[in-house]
Amino acid sequence: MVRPLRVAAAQVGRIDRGTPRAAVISRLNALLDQAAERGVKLAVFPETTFSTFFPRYWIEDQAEIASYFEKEPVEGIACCETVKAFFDKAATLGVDVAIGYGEETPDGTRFNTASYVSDRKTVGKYRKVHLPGTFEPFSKDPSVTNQLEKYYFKPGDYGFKAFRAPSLKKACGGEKSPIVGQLICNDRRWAEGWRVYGLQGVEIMCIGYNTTAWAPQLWGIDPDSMTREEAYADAMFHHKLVCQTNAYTNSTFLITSARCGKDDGIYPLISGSMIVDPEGHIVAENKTEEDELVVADIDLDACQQGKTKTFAFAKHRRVEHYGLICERAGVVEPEEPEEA
Ligand code: CDT
Repeated sequence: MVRPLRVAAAQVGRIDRGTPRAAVISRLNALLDQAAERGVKLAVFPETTFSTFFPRYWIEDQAEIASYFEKEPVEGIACCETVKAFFDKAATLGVDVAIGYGEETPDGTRFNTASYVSDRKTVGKYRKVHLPGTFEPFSKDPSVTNQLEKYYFKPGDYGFKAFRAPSLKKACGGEKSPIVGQLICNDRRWAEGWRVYGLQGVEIMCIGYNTTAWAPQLWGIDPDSMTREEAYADAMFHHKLVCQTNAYTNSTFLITSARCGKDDGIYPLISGSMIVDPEGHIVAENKTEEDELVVADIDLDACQQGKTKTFAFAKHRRVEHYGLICERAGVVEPEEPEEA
């Protein structure tokens, strides 16, 4: 291996609406311990890791909503005392972490955020751009899974900024620090963000997610058209399809980590935590639906195959034809020709 690195997807299983933050942190700390014991240098955790996936609920109690957000100093890391213990432990163990959480800024704006933190310092921060779902609940009936991210969060305002992780430079041969990018859940379905990272030479993409395994109202399908097992398999298929495709077309490793299990015993989330190589192959994946560390030894030099040949962007891209991508959000179909 030319630029070796041991990395992990830290999958997190069932978390209920009432699960105390301290109980979650102690599980995350156990995953950090395992990571350190196994010599992992970077562990990627899921989206909104510190709580259940609260955007599935229509919540009227403002105090409960506020409890799902970390209030941060402008340049700092998530800082409630319970959560701080997690970052302290990661620093003590020498493990870099990329982790998702609800962020509330000093002016009260709320984002769905992921931070790459090394030795208690934020090295890179990303705010989710593609917020799925609706502003209004599908239903206020708690048996229905809502997707209210548009209601609880503002769309991310940082764009897709790749960054170097100098803390990993020594571990991967000492020549160059890895180039890292972050996306969150639904973002992984959109080629646009991936390509912006690809154009910055990304070598490691970190993506946490909460993907519901049963939400026909969200997907627009007839609930009687498939069983729950078929729906789970379909959600997993699409997850792997976009992850493997976009890692391949941008010649990057991907570490992707699920919040999974059946929250509250009612709401199923898919697993599918994995590490994908720059040729699109899965090199390690989860075996359970619970807390689990998925570990792989990767060689960052493997990104060069795609970056210098099939996807050598500077040689092959034809930007003169891509204008519509930035000019237009929605579809405008060509006009029907008049019949002769
Ligand atoms: N959390 C999140 O972003 N979930 C979305 C649901 C979209 S359903 C097509 C996801 O992409 O998994």
